[in-house]
Amino acid sequence: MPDLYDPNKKESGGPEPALVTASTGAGAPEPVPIPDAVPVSEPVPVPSAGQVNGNAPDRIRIGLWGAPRSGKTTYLAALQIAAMQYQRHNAGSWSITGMTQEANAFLAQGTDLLTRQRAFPEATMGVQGLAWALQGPEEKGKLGFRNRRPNFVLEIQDAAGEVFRHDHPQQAQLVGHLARSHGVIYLFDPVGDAEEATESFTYLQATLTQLAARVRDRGELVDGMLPHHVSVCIAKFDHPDIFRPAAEAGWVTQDMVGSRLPRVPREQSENFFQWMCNEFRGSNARLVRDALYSHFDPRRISFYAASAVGFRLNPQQVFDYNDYVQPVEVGGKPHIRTSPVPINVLEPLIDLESRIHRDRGRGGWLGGKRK
Ligand SMILES: Nc1nc2c(ncn2[C@@H]2O[C@H](COP(=O)(O)OP(=O)(O)O)[C@@H](O)[C@H]2O)c(=O)[nH]1
Ligand SMILES: [Mg+2]
Repeated sequence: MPDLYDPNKKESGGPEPALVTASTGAGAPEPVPIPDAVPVSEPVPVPSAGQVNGNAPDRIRIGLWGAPRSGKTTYLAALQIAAMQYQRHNAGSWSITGMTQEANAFLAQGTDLLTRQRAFPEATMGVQGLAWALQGPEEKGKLGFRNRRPNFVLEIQDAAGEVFRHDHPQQAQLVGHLARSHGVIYLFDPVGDAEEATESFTYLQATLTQLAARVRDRGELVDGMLPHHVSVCIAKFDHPDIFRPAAEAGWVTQDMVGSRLPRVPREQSENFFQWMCNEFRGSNARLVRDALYSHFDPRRISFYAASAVGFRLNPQQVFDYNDYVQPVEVGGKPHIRTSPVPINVLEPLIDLESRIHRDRGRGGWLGGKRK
């Protein structure tokens, strides 16, 4: 399987600078500039090319990863909704636009599906590669650094979970994309039943082994670890099988204003994941945890309790512990009851970008050969 097109790779055979060679009679020919190559007037830029500070947006590749039915496609379908709602709780707003018509159509269809049709996406077939441009609000520069406006292109591969299995024909393509990715979003689905959970680990293990081999062959392991930044999303946090035990065990706090949304505080997310592995979901979740910690640098992993569709809210748009379950069965299919308020859908992405950006600034491994 050939490697995917890498937009950052320098192509050979590109246009040469405006130089011609002339023979000086003896020795090697000296390059001399074309006499009239000096521009007569200043070049005129495209009036609204949409560039920030004259720099093209960073091309950041993020891999999306998770067992079959862990919620990958729903997560992507909720991205536009999450971006639109970002300004509710934060200063400024994020905009997302597709780099292709297909990517734009995916966002529009995803938003329509979740908010108007109130249904979940159909199962993904094979591997679908999509790219979007994301632009965020200006961030104040810290400690003498300039202000910056996050502006990056996100390339995601949304693959059917089966593709992550070692014998799947498209696995090489997917592992290739993960190997070239700077960051990974891993959706951990605690709801899957015991049998699926076993599979979930099998998929993870098979992909990690191949990924580590691929990255090692490129000479890019760092202290024997994969160099990626990872956001682990504990998916379907709204599901009563996760939310109720989490609330009862005291992991959940609740805003007392606005929609009074419950959440796991950021600084507790890793402990929450550990608790789920140790106390709640049993040995398989522990295997997933060990596999993640042994392949990636633990300092590069962060955790989020996430939900693509959020909680059902009452008519006043307020959370009610007596009636919060969002999907209900209608005609044999899950139906979303109230317009989704995604939880930790955009945040894991924004954080990944900011961590990768920071690494590049430091001239770390991302600042070097993998840029
Ligand atoms: N409760 C809840 N269920 C979800 C959520 N996201 C996905 N699901 C369920 O999980 C199923 C599989 O999701 P999908 O996005 O197709 O998973 P994929 O195979 O990883 O792409 C959906 O049909 C929903 O039933 C969520 O945020 N909350
Ligand atoms: Mg899918």
